[in-house]
Amino acid sequence: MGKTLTEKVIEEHLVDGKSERGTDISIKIDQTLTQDATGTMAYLQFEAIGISHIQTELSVSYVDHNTLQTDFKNPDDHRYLQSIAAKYGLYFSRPGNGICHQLHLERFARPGKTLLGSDSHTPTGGGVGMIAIGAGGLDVAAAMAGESFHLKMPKVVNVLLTGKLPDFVAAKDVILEVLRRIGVKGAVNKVLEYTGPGIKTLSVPERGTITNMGTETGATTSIFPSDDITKEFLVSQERGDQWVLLEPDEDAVYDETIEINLSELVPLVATPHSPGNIKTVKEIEGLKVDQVCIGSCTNSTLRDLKISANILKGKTVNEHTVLTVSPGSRQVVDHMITSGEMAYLIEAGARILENACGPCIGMGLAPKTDAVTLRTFNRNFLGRSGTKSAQAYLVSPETAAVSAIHGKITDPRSFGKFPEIIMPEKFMVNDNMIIPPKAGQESIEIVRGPNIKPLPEFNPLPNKLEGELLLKVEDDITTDHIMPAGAKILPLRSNIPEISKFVFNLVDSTFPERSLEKNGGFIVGGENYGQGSSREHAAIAPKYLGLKAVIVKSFARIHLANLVNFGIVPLTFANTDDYAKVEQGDNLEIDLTTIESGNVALKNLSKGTEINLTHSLSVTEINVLKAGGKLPFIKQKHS
Ligand code: MIC
Ligand code: SF4
Repeated sequence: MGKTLTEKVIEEHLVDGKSERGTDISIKIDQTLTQDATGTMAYLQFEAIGISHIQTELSVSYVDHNTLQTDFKNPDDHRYLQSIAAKYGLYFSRPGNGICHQLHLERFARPGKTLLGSDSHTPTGGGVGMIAIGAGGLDVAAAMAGESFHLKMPKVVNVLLTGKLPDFVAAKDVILEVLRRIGVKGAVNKVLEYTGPGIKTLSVPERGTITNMGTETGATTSIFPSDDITKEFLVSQERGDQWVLLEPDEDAVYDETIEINLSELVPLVATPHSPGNIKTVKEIEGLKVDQVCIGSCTNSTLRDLKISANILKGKTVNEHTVLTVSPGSRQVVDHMITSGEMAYLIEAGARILENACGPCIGMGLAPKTDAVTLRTFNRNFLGRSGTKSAQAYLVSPETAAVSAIHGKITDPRSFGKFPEIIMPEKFMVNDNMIIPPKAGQESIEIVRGPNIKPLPEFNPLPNKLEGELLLKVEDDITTDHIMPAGAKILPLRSNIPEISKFVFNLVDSTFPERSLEKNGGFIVGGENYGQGSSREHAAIAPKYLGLKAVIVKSFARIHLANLVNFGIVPLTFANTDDYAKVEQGDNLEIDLTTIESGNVALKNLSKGTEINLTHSLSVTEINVLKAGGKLPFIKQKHS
């Protein structure tokens, strides 16, 4: 029986288990990446594990999220990260160099390798045929310490592409179409593997856009084969020697197939407040836009900026609209300046921002009250832009640029002639903002600013959990709901006591106080609880407030793992109708003595009822929970 590409790469890296769908496996991790917003915590955890040097082939620490330095906190974190990189043997990408996923694709991603990143959009690397997975910082710290990464062997979905994208229809529309078909939880515990003749029409940066935003389907990762297009890309990045041919077998067996004819696609848009609310641009054409933002790890490549610039050439951004452009990397900026195309953006009135995440994570450029903001980004969750009343729509650079000119959402196909863009055969490679690891730096002193607080310590799990149901929420709660980001909160990522004051801020700002007052308790949620970001702060901070267990209809993959890592028990209703049988304020009791059997009983003391709960935890995960989390669990192993 033939193999999928996913199986081939995973089997090459298997440490435990067999590549049988749905079973627990662990894989060797070749590369890791972190960014500064998750990185400080990840490295504090790495330090706590007590290893003197990273054990991976290559690990990179990027600074791209917290580059808005409104006080000492972010620059303190940057210095900490730089000293950690030097001491433990990592590459350090300095602030200003660009967005982690864009940079990793350009400079480090390698076909056939595994990459674990403390950011949910790590699957961008799948654009060159690697298995690139997003995870919590602690899992990445463990991988740097040489631990294998545990996951469920995913199902493999064949996304079969035929045809060729018409003018003004972009790679972004491909992933929006996938989201239209399967929604934001359609690929949980699955890999989206792209095949078919259509892939030959997509360049690596376009493939990267698709694998990047595959995250929004809940997928473990997304992957394209490594073919002659991949080779061309690596050669253009002066990395041709790293290319290998990697394809699925012709008779590979997939669990499902999604067929997309690229020639039939039209410009699409994700409407508020979910990347899964897809409409055609035509359907909402004419809606006035106050802000247009081009950039983010989904759409900040040279191709994306070139097309935007050439659409805006000789035009002016509508007087009622603000246009921002945040390029993905210095390489992109260098090219845009040398080719003269940056001038088209500036002359049209674009506000050029730093090569960083910026407005994507609410780090500056918040839109005005009730604004319609049109973004080439990957997430439009409520409040993420920094303005709670704003309505965020996600589109391609083509749709964004044309709409910026008209000041209203416009189908880009009405623009006229499709501008011809010329991509360089060789990119301008300049790694002088990436500090490589050097020998003999082990004795370097780690620089810790006052914003970096020690890791909180948590106790082993008792057999019985008791407390109040502190919060009952609906389906699709994101980690942005649980632990919001933005310019005010993001700088507190290295300070758990402080950041915990903002847990569930947009949902119920009384949560932190109530939780501390009641000595912790429980949360009940609906389907796909914890979708979105990999931020482990959405687990650590509630844990710090005393959260004992989360009981839901279903979980998103990374958040589930993060809950386990910090000793919060993730449970699901055996019968989802029982969700209705608990109310906020009820007193609950959970007996964990039977957890190994897969079932536990929940007593609702307020209502005098009993409910069956279940879980999907492996034996190792149960042991991690019992130890009080992954850090004490690993420390036991290394002591
Ligand atoms: C995001 O896009 O939500 C982030 C910010 O990049 C997060 C990571 C974080 O919260 O630091 C992610 O996607 O994992
Ligand atoms: Fe940065 Fe936005 Fe990408 Fe997250 S989604 S890594 S915040 S650009």
